[in-house]
Amino acid sequence: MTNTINQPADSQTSYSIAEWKRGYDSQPNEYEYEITEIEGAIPTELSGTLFRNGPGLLDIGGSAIHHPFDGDGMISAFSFQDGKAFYRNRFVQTEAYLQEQEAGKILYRGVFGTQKPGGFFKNVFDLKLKNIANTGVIYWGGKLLALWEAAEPHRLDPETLDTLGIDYLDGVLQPGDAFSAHPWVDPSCVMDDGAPCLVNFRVDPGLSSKITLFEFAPDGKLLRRHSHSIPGFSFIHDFIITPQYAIFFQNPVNFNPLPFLFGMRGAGECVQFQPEKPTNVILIPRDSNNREIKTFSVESGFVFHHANAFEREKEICIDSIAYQTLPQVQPNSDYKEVDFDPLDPGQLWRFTLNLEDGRVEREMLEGRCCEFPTHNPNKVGRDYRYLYLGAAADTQSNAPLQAILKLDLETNEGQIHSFAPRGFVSEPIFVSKPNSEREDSGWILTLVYDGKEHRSTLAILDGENLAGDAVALLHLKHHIPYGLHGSWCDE
Ligand code: 3ON
Ligand code: FE
Repeated sequence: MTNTINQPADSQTSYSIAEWKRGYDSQPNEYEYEITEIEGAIPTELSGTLFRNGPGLLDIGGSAIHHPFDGDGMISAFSFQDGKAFYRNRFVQTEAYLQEQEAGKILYRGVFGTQKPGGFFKNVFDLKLKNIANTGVIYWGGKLLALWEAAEPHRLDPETLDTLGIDYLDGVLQPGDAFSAHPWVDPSCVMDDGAPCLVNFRVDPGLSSKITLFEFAPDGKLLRRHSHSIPGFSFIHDFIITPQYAIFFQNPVNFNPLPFLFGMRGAGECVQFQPEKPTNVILIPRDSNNREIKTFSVESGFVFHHANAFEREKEICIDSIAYQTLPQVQPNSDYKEVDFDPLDPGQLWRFTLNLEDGRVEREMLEGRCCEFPTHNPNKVGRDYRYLYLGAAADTQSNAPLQAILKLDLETNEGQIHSFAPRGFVSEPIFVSKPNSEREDSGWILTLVYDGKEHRSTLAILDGENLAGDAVALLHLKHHIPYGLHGSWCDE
């Protein structure tokens, strides 16, 4: 498989760190145009919109932010109709974004270490949170919502991407309530006669942590909400569901808030990984009438993202990306100067919980550095065969994601579509082909930063024949900084 992005560079290494870094240049501009520079052809049956979220600004008024997770959320929308594609991007007009753009300087501390200019006295005891709306985006119940796990969602107009304001989900949330950036759609909920529902959570961390689970009907109405208290501090970015359970990995971390309170570090930099401690896997029944939480203990490292989970007779299987260790974000470091080699890669593991004897077995399914797992949305919470991930171009090292990997979990075969050495991929999104039964019959959409051209390209790959030529490459006129999560909307 070749494409115009993966043409060999002059160097022998799989990528150039200088090219990789430029993918973190800010993109302050907002665009609207039909994409016309296309290789291949957009399938005419591909109809709907891909929404993506991620940090759009990596500096404010020329001052670099400390970590990409502190960057202001920018939404991109790719709308497909009749073989044509229209692109639009807008910043989420959060209160803090508007204030900082007006002031031309950093006014808020960030969770991941961004400090206000002016040193200690400007930062000490300033605990205001900047809701940056930069992590996820989902269309549900007639609303387009930009999500950030430590605060409320923002609602946007799905056509224009204008920000309509903070959204309390028709009174389900109170001012200040968090709402995770990782909702799942259960394609067929057993409690709702097989109707789909949206499941999400929020965590209120503390000496003990409260997890609140929410389930919403397709019209946006709240179906179920219940809260549970678990011992200890938790930093839980993602979760996973099965028909019966919502499953949380309570990573082995502790939290020392003092450097945060004293203005020395962001709250996220005070989370310390405790490699000697186990992870607690917490099963909360989705049915609010059943309050029996089950907890399992397993050695897992640190988990941000889950791929999927499913129930077997007496077992639950959970597939997740785990890191052996989680390096702490350091106050005086520059994320662009990262040395990838000594860091532990994310790897795909399967955890099998035995519901009868409480034991957990774990098995590595993929050792190659990978992140952002995705699959056919009809398989959420169900036994499944195909998984797609962003992955390093070669099998050995920790490295930026430059390829999309397809794993066949039945045969253990893999297929790879690489954009190395010049391309850097983002999260793949699976879009089912209409009227098809095969699990892998779909398109894989991924945004690729092209280091040669300093622009981004939306790649449409064939889910069945991933390693074959791309179905289409849609070249944008500019770059989009490396993003976080997106979703597909059929409308
Ligand atoms: O005490 C709590 C500690 C804490 C860390 C308080 C808290 C709730 C405010 C908090 C905040 C957490 C937040 C805001 C987390 C945000 C996470 C985020 C924006 C992104 C996470 C991304 C994870 C991964 C694995 C990204 C991978 C990226 C690549 C492979 C490169 O493109
Ligand atoms: Fe995430």
